[in-house]
Formats: sequence, C-alpha cells, structure tokens
Amino acid sequence: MESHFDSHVEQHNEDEFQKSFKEMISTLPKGNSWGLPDHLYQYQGFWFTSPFLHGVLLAQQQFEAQPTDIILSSAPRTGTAWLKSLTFATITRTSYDDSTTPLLFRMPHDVVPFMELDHAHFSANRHLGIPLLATHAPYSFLPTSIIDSGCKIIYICRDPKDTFVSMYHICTRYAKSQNTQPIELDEAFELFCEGVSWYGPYWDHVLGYWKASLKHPDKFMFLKYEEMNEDTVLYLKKLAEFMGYPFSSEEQQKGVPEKIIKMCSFENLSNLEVNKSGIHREGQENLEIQNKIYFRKGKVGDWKNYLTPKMATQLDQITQQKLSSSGLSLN
Ligand code: PAP
Repeated sequence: MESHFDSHVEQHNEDEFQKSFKEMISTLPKGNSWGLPDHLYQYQGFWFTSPFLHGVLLAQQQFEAQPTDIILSSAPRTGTAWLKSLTFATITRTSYDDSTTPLLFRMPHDVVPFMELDHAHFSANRHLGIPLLATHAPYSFLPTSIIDSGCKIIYICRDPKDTFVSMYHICTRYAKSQNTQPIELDEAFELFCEGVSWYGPYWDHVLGYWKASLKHPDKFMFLKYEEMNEDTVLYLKKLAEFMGYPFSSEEQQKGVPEKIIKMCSFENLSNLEVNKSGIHREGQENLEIQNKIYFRKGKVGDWKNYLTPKMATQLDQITQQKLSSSGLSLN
C-alpha cells in the first residue's frame, strides 16, 4: 500500500517534472496549430501539443507495463475509436452482450484509457481484467517498460489522404464548436505534407511501428483501416486470436463476431445517444470535446470529395517516397 511518505515523494517528483517540462517546452520549435488554441511543438522529430507531450514524457518516467497488457497504438484519425470498440467488446464478451455493453453508454475513447492522459488510472482497469491501453505515441517514444515487458502491441494505420481529410475535419469542427476561425484546407494540406500535424510526420509514425513489427512479429499486429473495412470478420477473428481471446467454434456458429462488428459499426455507434450528445473529458480544461465531433463518415476514399487530383498525387508521391524500400504500401 502507498504510504503518506510515498505519495509526498510522488507529488514532489511530479512538481519537479512539471517545472522542468515547462522550461524544456519553451525552448522547442513551435508549429502552426491548425486553427486550434494549442500550439504544436517539435520534440525528437515529432509534433505534439503541450498536454500530450507532457503525458508521453511522464509515461516514459512512470508507466510500468505488464507482459499481459495490450497496447492499441495509432496516429490520430486512423481508426483508433473503431479498434478500441472492437477489442473492448471482444475481451468483455463473456461479461456483456450487445444489450448491456458499456459501449452503449460510453464512447469508445472512454472505455479504454489513453496512456498520455490517463496512465495514472490505468491500474484500475487492469483490476477489472481489461488489459487494453491506447496511445498515439510514436514507437520511439513508448516507455521502455512496454518494449521490455514484451506486451502485445496492435497498430492501426490508414491511407494518408483519408487520414489528412479526417484530421482537417476534426480541426474545423472543433474550431467551429469553439467559435474560432477554422483553418483553410489548402493551408492544412501544406502543413500535413510538411509533417506538421498531431504526432506527425504521419509517415514517420507509421514507419516506426512497421519496422518494429517486422522485428518482433509475434508481439505485433499491424492493421490497415482499409483492410479492416474490406473484411472485418476476418480481421476481428485475427485480433481476438492475437489478443488471446479467440472465438470458439460455438461462438462462431452463433455469429458472435458478426454481432460485435454490428455493435461497433460506424452506423451503430454514431447513432447512439452518448455519441451524439455526450462530451469527452468533460471538465478537463482544453481537452473537453463533443463526442459527435469524433464521428464523421467512417468511409474509405472520402478524400476524393475534398482533394484535387493534384493534391492527391502530391500526397501519394510523398507516401511512395517515404515508404520506398520499407515493403509497406498505404494507398
Ligand atoms: P482520433 O485519433 O481522433 O481518436 P480515430 O478514431 O483514430 O480518431 O479516427 C477517426 C476516424 O475513424 C474518423 O474517420 P472519418 O473522419 O474519415 O469519418 C471516424 O469517423 C472514423 N470512425 C469512428 N468510429 C468508427 C467506426 N466504428 N467504424 C469505422 N470508422 C470509424
């Protein structure tokens, strides 16, 4: 049990950390904020807003992974909420069904803790037997305990064109909800291409995990949003198996995987009251956001409605150049 002295030392360490973080961040290169209140800061090759960088660095110092943990990693806007809902529903399927699952009352981001902002509360979830933890941290930023513990990592990525369009929209929708001036598409596009985006450059984020997955295939599952969309049953079964919760043949006969997929579908989740009117991180200054802003279309190829052919070619060329000789394709 934690003593009064331990918590005092912990508080002292956190205050020290807070102080040195503030000093450090004031020295970092600042990037355009895409019309949002928080600036982006460049640290060790990636761009973060202050609370998220703070969380990643604090987790590096404090987070102790267990070999049984399952880390859900992704760059923003690549299918994180979908992956969270599918893995959560799969792991908890013997405790809940589609009429009792917490996904009916809590948005997917609220059923899986997020390392950068919630890691202090993560142990509570472990006690409930839910080993899932999500992060947007680039691979090179993961706490060493995640790598050393040998816990499993599931990474999801997405065509950069759809990722960009999705990121542009969440920024403009958020800006509108705050009555501030949203960024123009052209400007956001240039920034994304230059790598100045949340946890960007996007390609470097994907490549970090891709290379690690090639080195440790038994510990990694590397997913693409488009492939998951194409054959969700196949990938859900693979996910369940990888996590150590395979579907029995009886469950398969009963259509359990299909029921989970229906429950976690964009159509179903985006129409739930909690996801239409709820608020994520309510009361947490600067982090509060309406749940509905997270859900937009959930489609593959929506970029065609927003990018000119020239923009699409430009992004594809960057992707090909960045991924050349990696063995990975994203478009
Ligand atoms: P985050 O980083 O802000 O958490 P993330 O969940 O990774 O975002 O990705 C959001 C995208 O997934 C959005 O795509 P869009 O803008 O192209 O529509 C969102 O609509 C989509 N999405 C959310 N839930 C689901 C779901 N259940 N199935 C498929 N796609 C989904």
